[in-house]
Amino acid sequence: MSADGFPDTPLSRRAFLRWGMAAGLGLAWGALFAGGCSRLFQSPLEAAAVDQVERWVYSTCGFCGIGCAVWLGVKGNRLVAVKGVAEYPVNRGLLCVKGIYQFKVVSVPGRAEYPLLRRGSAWERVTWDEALDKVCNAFRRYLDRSHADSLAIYHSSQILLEEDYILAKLGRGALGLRHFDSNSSLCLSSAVEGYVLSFGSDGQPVSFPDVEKADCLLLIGTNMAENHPILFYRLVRAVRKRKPYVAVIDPRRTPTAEIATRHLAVRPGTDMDLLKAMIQVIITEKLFNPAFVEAHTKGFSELAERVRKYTPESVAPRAGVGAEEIREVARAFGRSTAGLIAWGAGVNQSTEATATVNLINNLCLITGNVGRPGTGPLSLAGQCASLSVREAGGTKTLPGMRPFDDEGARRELARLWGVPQDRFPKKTASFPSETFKAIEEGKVKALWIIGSNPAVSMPDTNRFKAVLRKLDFLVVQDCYRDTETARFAHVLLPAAMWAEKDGTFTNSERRVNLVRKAVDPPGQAKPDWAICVLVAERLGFGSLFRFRSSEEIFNEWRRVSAGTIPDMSGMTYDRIRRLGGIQWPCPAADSRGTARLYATRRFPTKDGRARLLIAPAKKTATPNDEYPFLLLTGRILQHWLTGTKTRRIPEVRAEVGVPFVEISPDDARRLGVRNWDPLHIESRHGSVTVRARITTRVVPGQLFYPFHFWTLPANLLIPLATDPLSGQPDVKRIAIRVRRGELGEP
Ligand SMILES: Nc1nc2c(c(=O)[nH]1)N[C@H]1C(S)=C(S)[C@@H](COP(=O)(O)OP(=O)(O)OC[C@H]3O[C@@H](n4cnc5c(=O)[nH]c(N)nc54)[C@H](O)[C@@H]3O)O[C@H]1N2
Ligand SMILES: Nc1nc2c(c(=O)[nH]1)N[C@H]1C(S)=C(S)[C@@H](COP(=O)(O)OP(=O)(O)OC[C@H]3O[C@@H](n4cnc5c(=O)[nH]c(N)nc54)[C@H](O)[C@@H]3O)O[C@H]1N2
Ligand code: SF4
Ligand SMILES: [Mo]
Repeated sequence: MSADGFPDTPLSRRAFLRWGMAAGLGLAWGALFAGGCSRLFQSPLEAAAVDQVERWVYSTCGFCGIGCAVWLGVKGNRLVAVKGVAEYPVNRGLLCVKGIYQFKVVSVPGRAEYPLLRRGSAWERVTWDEALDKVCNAFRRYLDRSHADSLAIYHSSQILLEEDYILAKLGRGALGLRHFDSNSSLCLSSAVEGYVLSFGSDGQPVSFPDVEKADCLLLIGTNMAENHPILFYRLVRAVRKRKPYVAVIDPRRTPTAEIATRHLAVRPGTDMDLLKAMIQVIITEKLFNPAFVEAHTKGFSELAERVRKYTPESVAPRAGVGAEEIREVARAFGRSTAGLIAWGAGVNQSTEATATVNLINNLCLITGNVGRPGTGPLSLAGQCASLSVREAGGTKTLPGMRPFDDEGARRELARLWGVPQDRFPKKTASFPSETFKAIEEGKVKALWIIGSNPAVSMPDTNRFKAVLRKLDFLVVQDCYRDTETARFAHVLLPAAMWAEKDGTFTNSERRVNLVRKAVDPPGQAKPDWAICVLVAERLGFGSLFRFRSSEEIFNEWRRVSAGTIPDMSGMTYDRIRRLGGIQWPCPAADSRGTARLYATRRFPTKDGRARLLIAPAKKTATPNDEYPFLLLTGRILQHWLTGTKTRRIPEVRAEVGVPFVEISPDDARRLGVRNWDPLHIESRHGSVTVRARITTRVVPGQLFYPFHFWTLPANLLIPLATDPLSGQPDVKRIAIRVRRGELGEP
């Protein structure tokens, strides 16, 4: 414990400023191109003991959805360095700081090494047999009792494609679970639903080179500079070379906004108004593409009618940006020859997220910006396996992105798996919007969490902890034993992590690449796929799970994916390695993959046309007399999600070790708060006291709280409110009041 009452290494102000300057200034033009003076893209040699490396193992970065290829430097059974793969098309040898430092998250204290059973408040080390007996006896009890609706699985976009796939086979095909979901439900299920409704299927249509080829880019609710740094680096280079028009739509002046031609500091929660106004301008000024609209879309006249009243003048006061600025951005997009829209969590995490994604898709569709180089709607996938989990049935679709309620697809999947078709549940449930409440109501009694830390990442932290306590039986399967969620578990199963197992990840541009085992897992930890096989065998489904390696699972998956949108039937591990990753669809052994979807302009809807959808905007969090400020949550460069990995990297803890909130100089002055003073923040749902970081990155009236801080989660302040179409919660914005506080104050 530090003097602050925070159980973390206190952050020195100097260190903090250094990071801040690196992230901010270092991202400005000069520094980026001066070559390596930015901490964002520092030399791999700086952090690693490269001279000790005995062998290098090819793999993919285990953090974000950009999917950079890495060489893992190994000495004995330890990872000692990571460096970029020079010839890999995504990163060409570059890595961001997360990528470089990740060798430090593997051999660290806190790893889960042995199966543990809860005995009162203590853990008891047991054998795998004892642990699995306990788990499977419990599961069997719940399965017998109520047709699988009282058992739930919640898994992850941070395990391998192969693991996501066999979990779906177990969850849906063997156990017939309705309550089967992954953390993509907090991350990008709105993007999935938006794609499904507009285009007829999930599947991100764009390739990274399109970001470099576009002559107009809109970046909405994404801080690409800090969260997808290598793609940002590629964008910055293209900006310098080709000078495209870039609009950044974000309430904060992020490092991403530093490169914008126009930064629209939109009022949080008003993106729908803004997008409607842009569509209105494009339609009234006849900047749309009538031939494309006529031939490939449905719903144009209704769209035109419904956006009519959204003039830039009428929207501007609500959205907090000038009418002329809206018009300028709309015209730039309408007149461009290649327009691309990339978006992130600022869009996906809202109660009207799916409807917002549909408007983004509309903008691309009415201007004919789909299926050509440099165009399209690009949902930036968050985690290393965010796409994998979507391919493999970890969202509201069945494996192969098969529609959940399509009888033909169910029949085909049942045949491929050799299970009766009526085994599949009739309905699916989103974890945050349905399973959460089903546990609260006592309907779901047992939960198996694999590769997620929802005690910090789920909204309404205290309510969710009560949910975990209410469970009769909780199994947590994680690579660390000390996560906040593990504290509630009855059984802890130790998982091997990235660099300790073989398999694949699919990145944001549908590129599948190998993830390789470089070192042995600690103690008795096993890969998630191997644990899944053991559970399946004990539950009597061994014949469906005769897998001895990830590659065998991948080979079954290739058959299951054949003919679907994410068709990988033409891939093998060997081809993936030789070709430097392969983008699906890859339907034949001689296919080199597909750069972008919808090149034929035929969409996977019944009539082959994309839908132009428009919904009314809903009320989102707005400040009021009692709670006059708005708090935004999101990420910073140094930390990863709930910090389970990055809290173990000494360099990160030295730089960002205590929770802080960003506040504008004006608000700080008014509240009598100096830099680094304690600030008490209170919403209707909870309160925290954290340090104030005064910065012009946020505008007066708004504060920004990174959600990584596991000791004081931002989610303590945020109630559970979900998008009705995707089930994804709004964890981004909440009305708060603020005053100078005392450290340690609740
Ligand atoms: N360093 C680091 N990188 C990461 C992660 C990490 O934890 N750390 N996480 C990974 C994951 S899982 C994900 S999903 C991605 C997310 O990557 P991003 O989408 O970049 O993530 P955020 O910082 O959460 O939010 C993006 C921006 O949305 C803005 N925003 C908030 N409200 C609104 C709004 O109403 N409208 C608009 N237009 N913008 C708004 C915020 O100011 C913020 O700058 O990052 C991935 N990369
Ligand atoms: N307020 C607020 N809340 C948010 C967000 C926000 O912007 N604001 N963002 C949301 C988003 S986009 C996301 S993606 C979620 C993420 O939230 P979580 O799903 O909780 O993500 P992590 O914190 O990375 O937790 C992943 C867990 O998996 C473990 N793990 C890592 N590798 C493996 C493995 O190979 N096997 C197993 N079994 N375990 C492994 C890690 O130790 C860790 O405990 O948070 C969401 N919550
Ligand atoms: S950009 Fe993403 S994938 Fe690439 S090194 Fe950084 S965290 Fe890893
Ligand atoms: Mo995410």
